[in-house]
Amino acid sequence: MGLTKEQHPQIYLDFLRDGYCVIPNIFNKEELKNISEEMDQLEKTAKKQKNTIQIDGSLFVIENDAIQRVVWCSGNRPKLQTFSRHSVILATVENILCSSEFDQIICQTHFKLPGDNVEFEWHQDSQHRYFGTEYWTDINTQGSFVQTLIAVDEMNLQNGPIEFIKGSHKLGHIDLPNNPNWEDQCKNFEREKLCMNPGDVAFFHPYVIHGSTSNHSPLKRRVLINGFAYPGANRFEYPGCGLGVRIST
Ligand SMILES: O=C(O)CCC(=O)C(=O)O
Repeated sequence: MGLTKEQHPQIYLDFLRDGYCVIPNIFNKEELKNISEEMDQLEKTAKKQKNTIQIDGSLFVIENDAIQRVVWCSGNRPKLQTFSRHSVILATVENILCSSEFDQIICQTHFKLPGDNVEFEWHQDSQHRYFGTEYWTDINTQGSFVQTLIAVDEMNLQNGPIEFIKGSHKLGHIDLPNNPNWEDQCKNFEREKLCMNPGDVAFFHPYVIHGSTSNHSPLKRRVLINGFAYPGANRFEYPGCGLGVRIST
């Protein structure tokens, strides 16, 4: 059961109104333990590296002595692929994209370890998907992409939670890095720092503006992020998955 108007009317409305929503408790304790163990292995491998390196199709991005992210982490830890395609996640993506076929182009971990100073600037995911270039076509006219984020650890106000500008997806793709007026365009929107429990999953619209500051707590703040594109939307070749892996629900 995923995000449908009938089964989760309020959550579906949150997504349409705010540009993001959370479905609580998708993963149980046993599944979270498994994901956490896989991420421990990734962290161990990452800590042996001095610079960014590709291993088994996973790109370990190491900068400023910190693990910034592991792109297509299921290359090195294939078990993570199963979790990224949990039936509730896929059913929700199907409803958001209005398609029973889509391409998984992102399977990525963020660690945000205590004191590592990893942060994510304000951005729209559309920017990272190369909207407005030859690499992307908005086929379903709704952005053609959905990002999903599994909270592996608790995400709270101390450990660098994601902050959203609520409703900013309604502005469309506004090319933040080249748009000096974007904050002005957003001045009437509220902001929310998203707190999540382990096992909750967030879904983001590609135009919703969000970012996060670094982790100021003594505990890890790890997430597993998976992104799905409408068939034919993406032409960028990502490490590990190339043009994406086709999923049919
Ligand atoms: O992990 C974070 O804090 C940032 C995640 C994010 O910005 C994204 O997935 O687009």
